[in-house]
Amino acid sequence: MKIVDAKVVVCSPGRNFATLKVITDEGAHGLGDATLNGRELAVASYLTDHVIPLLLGRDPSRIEDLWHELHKGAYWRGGPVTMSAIGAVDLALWDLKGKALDTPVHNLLGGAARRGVTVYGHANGTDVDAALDAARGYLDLGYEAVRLQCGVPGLDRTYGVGRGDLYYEPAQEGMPLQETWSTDAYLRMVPELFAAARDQLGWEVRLLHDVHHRLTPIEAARLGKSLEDYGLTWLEDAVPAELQEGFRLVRQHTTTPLAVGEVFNRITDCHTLITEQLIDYIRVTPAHIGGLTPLLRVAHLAELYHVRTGCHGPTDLSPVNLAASAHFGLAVHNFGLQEYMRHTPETDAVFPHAYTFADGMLHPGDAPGLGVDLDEDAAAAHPYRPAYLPVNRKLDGTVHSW
Ligand code: CS2
Ligand code: MG
Repeated sequence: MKIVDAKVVVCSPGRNFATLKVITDEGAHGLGDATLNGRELAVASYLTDHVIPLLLGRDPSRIEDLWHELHKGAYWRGGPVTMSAIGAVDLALWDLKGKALDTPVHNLLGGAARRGVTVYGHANGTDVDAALDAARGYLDLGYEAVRLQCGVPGLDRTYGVGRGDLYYEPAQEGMPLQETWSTDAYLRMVPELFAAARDQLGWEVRLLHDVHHRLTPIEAARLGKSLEDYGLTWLEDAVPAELQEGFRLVRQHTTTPLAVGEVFNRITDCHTLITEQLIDYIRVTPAHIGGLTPLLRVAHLAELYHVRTGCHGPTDLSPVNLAASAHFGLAVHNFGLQEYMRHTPETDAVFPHAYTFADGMLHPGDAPGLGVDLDEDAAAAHPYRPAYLPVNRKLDGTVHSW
């Protein structure tokens, strides 16, 4: 089998997605998610201008060899654009391998290690009551785990609080939205949110929270301590993780479990966090870590150090990435939890898929490969629209992590 063609399809069924389609001389095609929120065209160009020429004529079954050639052969290694492009190729090749062998990817990863892939949903609201109402909605849908995000008193907008019930999209068409931030107001609000959650939702539901890179280590330590009585499953991205050893300070002060990794694109971004057991869940996701090939390496390293997986699964990655995460989550031994923000019906129409949600779990299904397709006519009906993630500033105007 040989690769005879490949292309990137950029579309916007409610939000922008970039999808790599790889076509073989046997008429099969594999799909890879090349979406990088706010920078989709950069990945599309990296693939179209620099990677696809290298793929033509190659044997798609040689996944590991092609991965290392694209990674080391570029000389310039790592970074979200490069690794999203390599990730898209890797996912497309795993998809092709499953189709060639007429078997689902989870079967190529060792087969099912559990009944299904337990997921968590995103409950959010402008205040505590609204956030808890949204959480009840997820419990009614059968979710066992819910991430709680809430507006911060005094701030007109904040991360994680969407417009509407099920769907949340942070990127906006046109120039970046400007958001403001107060760490003090936030640190007062979060313990109130989780005290009310345990009081009103009880102790069966697994609760999570995403700090979204906004605290210093000592502020994160203070927040972790203030939440210990509420038994969170994880506190996510408590501190920007470029300084991996910064988590030593957080770890010294709190037993609240920590999750990090959705912005990582190489195993070197997290090897200290894992080998020093500074975190409990690693959040790297197939599309951005360079594909299933490196994701397996990270998971196997993490297993040695009692770190579980918690793949990022936002709606600003396509159903192709979500399907790959579900196949991986079904098979990997040290699975923790899978994020499952629901794509909109218009997105699902562009990406028909085999995975299903039932009993609080994703089920990847047994279609060959990843079990997702791309309806190119439907995609063409939703052309790309430039969109940016917000910019966040402290009350005094200083730029802060969004
Ligand atoms: C968030 C993401 O789902 C999460 O945990 O951190 O939704 C993140 O804000 C977006 O992926 C950014 O594009
Ligand atoms: Mg997050």
